[in-house]
Amino acid sequence: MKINQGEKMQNPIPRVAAIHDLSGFGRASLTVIIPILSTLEVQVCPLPTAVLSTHTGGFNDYHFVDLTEEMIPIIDHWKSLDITFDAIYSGFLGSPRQVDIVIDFIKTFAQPRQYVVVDPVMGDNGKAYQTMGPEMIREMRQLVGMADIITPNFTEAAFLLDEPYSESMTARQVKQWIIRLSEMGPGKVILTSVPEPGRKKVSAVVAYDREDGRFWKVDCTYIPAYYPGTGDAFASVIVGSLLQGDSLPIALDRAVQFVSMAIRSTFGYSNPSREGVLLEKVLPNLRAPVTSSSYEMME
Ligand code: PXL
Repeated sequence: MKINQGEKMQNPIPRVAAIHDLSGFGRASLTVIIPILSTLEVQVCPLPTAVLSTHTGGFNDYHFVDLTEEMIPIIDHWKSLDITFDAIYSGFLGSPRQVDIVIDFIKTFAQPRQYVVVDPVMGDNGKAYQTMGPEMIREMRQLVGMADIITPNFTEAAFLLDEPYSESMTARQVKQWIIRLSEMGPGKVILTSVPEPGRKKVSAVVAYDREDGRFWKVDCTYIPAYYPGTGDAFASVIVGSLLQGDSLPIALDRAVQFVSMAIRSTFGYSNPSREGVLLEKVLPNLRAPVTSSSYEMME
């Protein structure tokens, strides 16, 4: 069937280009993203940015293969096939130079009613990941400028805004950070791991939609363990949920509930935290209807 220009065929299953690394061991990036999105009935087309033996959180002598040079021929083949994507979702990049490649990708595959989601993966808990330097932070600001939705954690937000990481910010200051992030380009900003001053056992996820100026917040009970890959799980549920037609606060709720459940299910075992959450145990929960919601509007 010939399609007129500007008129795209709807994919029967929403299709996502997932621009992330493949870490063989440790449950992060594509090994988390693919099962989550598949369970949410979304087709994932991985465009790998790097191949690693493990992720870099808690492992040291990992083998790292930078795929910068391989991305362009892969993209060229996709172009020749006239593939369309309902979402473009990027995360961990293998080199700062990949930012230009991803920006070109977004321009090439742009289409109406498409989500461009950038998870500016750079660090956590106030520190940059081992492979991330100042050049990546500078370049990532460019990529954020192309996104409709970004999902930084609090550390990545500080990097993007060139602000010191501080765990004692007021709600007003958090909102100001989010508005500044939105002014960099994205209409929707979802900020995770937001510290709640005076509430030691709670962090929050805060989302903002520039279109209506509303802020949404979901509290997350703190568990004294850190599992790599939970940011990837969170952003993947957001992508899948929005592609299913959920509103921003419902997507937020589903992502927080899923990641909280994954962490709780894992914490009961004494598995090494660097191996990530026991995703395989909780994946079927993604198919369950949303029964309770805990989001609130932030005044
Ligand atoms: O989950 C983020 C992530 C993705 N990819 C790699 C990582 C990390 C976090 O440590 O090391 C390779």
